[in-house]
Amino acid sequence: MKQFIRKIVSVTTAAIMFLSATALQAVAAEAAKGDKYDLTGIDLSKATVKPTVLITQQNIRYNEAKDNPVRTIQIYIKDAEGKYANAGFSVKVDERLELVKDEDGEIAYAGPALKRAMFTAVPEGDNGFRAIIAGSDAKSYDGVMFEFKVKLPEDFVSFEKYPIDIYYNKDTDLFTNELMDEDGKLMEAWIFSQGIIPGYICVGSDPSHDIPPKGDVNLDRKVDSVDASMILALYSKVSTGKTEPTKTQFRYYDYNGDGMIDSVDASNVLKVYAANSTE
Ligand SMILES: [Ca+2]
Ligand SMILES: [Ca+2]
Repeated sequence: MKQFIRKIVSVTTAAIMFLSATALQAVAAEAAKGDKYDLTGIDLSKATVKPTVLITQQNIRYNEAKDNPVRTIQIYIKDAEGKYANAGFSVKVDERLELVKDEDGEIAYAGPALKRAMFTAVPEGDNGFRAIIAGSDAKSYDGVMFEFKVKLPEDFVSFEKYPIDIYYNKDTDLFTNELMDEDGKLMEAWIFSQGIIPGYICVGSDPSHDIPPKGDVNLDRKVDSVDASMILALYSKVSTGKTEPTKTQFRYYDYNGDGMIDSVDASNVLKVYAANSTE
C-alpha cells in the first residue's frame, strides 16, 4: 500500500512538473554550490548588471530516455549582453551521469553566446569540468554559452532528479568584465550569490508499470474482492436504470468483454483473486 501511495504521489508530482516545465524556468535563482561568495563590503543593490545563468532542466519520457540516453545540457546566460568577458567556474553533474566527450575528445563546446570568445573546458574529477571563458565585453552575448553531453545510467530511476550544478571556488573563480572593475565585481557577486538556476534531468515513469492488471477496477494494481463488489455495485445501478456505463467503465468493469457489466464479470474477478491468493 505504501508503495502505491508513493507511486501516486510521484505520478502527480511528475504531472505537475511536466505541466510547469516552462514555469520552472521562472523559479527564483539561487547561489552557486560550493564556496559561499563573500559579500563583505559589497552592496548588491548597486549592481547594474544582474545576470542569470541557467542550466537545462530536462523532463523526459521513459521511452525517450531508453532510446536516447545521451542528453545535451546547455548553460545559458541572460541579462548580461555586452557586459561580461572573463569567467571561470566549475560544472558538476550527478555522479550517476557520465560526461560524454565529442569526436574531438572535448567535454564541452561553445555556443552562440561565446562565438567571439575563447572557451575551454578542463576535466575536473569524473563528473565535472572547469569552464574557462576569455573574451571582450563588446563581443559577449546572451544565450547558450556552452553545451555538453551526459549519459544516463542504464538503470536510471523514474522520477529521480539527476542534478547538474555550477560550483564556485573562492580561490580561483570569477565572472567579470574586461576591466575587472567595480561593475564587474558586482556582477560576479550577483551571479555566484544569487544568479544561478540549477539544472537536472528527470525521467518519467515506465509506461509498462502503469497498465493496471485485468480486473483491477479501482486501479490500485490489485485484483481483489473490492473490485468484484464495485462491479456488482455498478451492475445493480445499471440494471435498475440509474446509470449508463461509460466507455472507460466498460474497459475496466467488463472483464469478459461481452459488452455487459454483470455478475459474471464480478465472479471472474473473484476467481482471479482466489487464484492469486493461493499462489
Ligand atoms: Ca483493485
Ligand atoms: Ca461482461
